[in-house]
Amino acid sequence: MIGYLGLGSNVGDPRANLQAAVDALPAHGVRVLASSATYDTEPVGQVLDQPSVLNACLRVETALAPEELLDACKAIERALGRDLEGGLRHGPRPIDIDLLLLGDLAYESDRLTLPHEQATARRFVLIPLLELDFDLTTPDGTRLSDCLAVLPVAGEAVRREGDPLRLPV
Ligand code: PH2
Ligand code: MG
Ligand code: MG
Repeated sequence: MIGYLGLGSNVGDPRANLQAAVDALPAHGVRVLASSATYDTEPVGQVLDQPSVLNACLRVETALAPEELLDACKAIERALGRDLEGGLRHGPRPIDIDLLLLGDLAYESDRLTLPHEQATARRFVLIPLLELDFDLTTPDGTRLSDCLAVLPVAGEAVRREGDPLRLPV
């Protein structure tokens, strides 16, 4: 199935952290098909007093089931130094890997919601996602470009930072 992941980092060397996440995915059964550019984004949510975040999105292909793909993302976060228990929710982190969309699945469990709530509501996710495919929709047919069009810019600045992440060989 084709899926989309959101990457974020604002601790250490953010570009190196995003690249390390890309490089780790194949060993977990996730093929990386495309990367967006990287974006320097204003922190949004419960902790605003933290460094700006480097965000990017990936198009991936996997045979993993939703919860298995989530486990793979968590395993890579842990391997790259993310403190998944003690860390502040929405606080600074070396790496965040979010499962945004997986095929046209609508899925809900206590660990995972698909599509991810941020996939329709946050500029730091929508802008890189639409760069990968401007015609993306949620499973109910909502166009993500329409979601972006109604979002206010204030407090959610998103600025292109650099080239797409390198795809694993
Ligand atoms: N992630 C969050 C909360 N806030 N803000 C930005 N700019 N980028 C993020 O990736 C981000 C955030 C929760 O995971
Ligand atoms: Mg997140
Ligand atoms: Mg996350």
